[in-house]
Amino acid sequence: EQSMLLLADGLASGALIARYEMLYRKHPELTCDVSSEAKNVNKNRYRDISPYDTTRVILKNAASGDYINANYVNMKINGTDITNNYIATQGPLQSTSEDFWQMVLEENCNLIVMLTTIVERGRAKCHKYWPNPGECLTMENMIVNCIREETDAAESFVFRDFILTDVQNNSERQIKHMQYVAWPDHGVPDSPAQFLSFTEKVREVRKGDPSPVVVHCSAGIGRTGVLVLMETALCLIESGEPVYPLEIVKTMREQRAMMIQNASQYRFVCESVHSAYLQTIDDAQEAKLFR
Ligand code: PTR
Ligand code: PTR
Repeated sequence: EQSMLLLADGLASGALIARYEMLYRKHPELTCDVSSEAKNVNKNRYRDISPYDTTRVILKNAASGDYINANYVNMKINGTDITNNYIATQGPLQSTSEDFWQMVLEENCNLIVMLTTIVERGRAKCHKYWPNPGECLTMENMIVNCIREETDAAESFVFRDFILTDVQNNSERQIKHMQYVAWPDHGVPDSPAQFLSFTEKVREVRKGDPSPVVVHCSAGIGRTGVLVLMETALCLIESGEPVYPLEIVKTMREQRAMMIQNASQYRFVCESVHSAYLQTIDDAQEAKLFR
């Protein structure tokens, strides 16, 4: 496969990383004005991470205004009629947790993917915006109940089920929560195989669901970008379409600035894509052998 040869060569020669380093981190013509309005600045976890105005998620019925540090990121899969929709967002602050749930409610989200822990190396990375198993979190417009919490054997993933109740019209919906807890800060996941398996689980859970999957880490750019690129690449591989990771990064950065934070994350995800591709070849060969 042509694109995979390019990928392997590009990784070996360093060309792939060099081209990544040349990309704009933020689209030069897109503004982020709403995020710096006086009433909104405190809703941002990091001063240097802001959502573009064009793709920001606009809250409809939040008491605190229409702003949240979140962008729609829609990834169309070439050669298919699949579009994977995401909302990429920062790890909620205590003061923006209710806005976060309001967004989940209004955007009809059924899945939240979390790629950070609450505290890393003594620093707060995300507010614990959900209740413990068997408990509930009551807000102005919503109630969240946690009805399940399970950790996998390797203690890398935590899966939770929530019931989100819309208090106004007394309707409820189940929300799945998938947390990856083995991603060290400033770094990359422990192993490509484990991260691939997490991404595949995300794909299984979201399959056929047109509503956006909420993805967040701490800033909502680095680890979030890695996951979006990985899932997009898996879909392309599955459809027999070429994968050009740099193009995918560009497409993401047109919708949320700075997606994929550094070259080591980019290298990691390219290596994972390559091993996912080799895996499909092995599977195909195996299928032939055992036919
Ligand atoms: N500018 C940051 C610093 O030096 O602190 C770099 C940084 C990189 C910070 C990654 C945080 C990062 O992600 P995480 O949330 O995984 O720590
Ligand atoms: N100003 C922060 C920093 O560079 O440390 C912003 C930041 C924090 C950027 C975390 C990226 C971060 O990583 P992630 O998006 O994976 O949470």
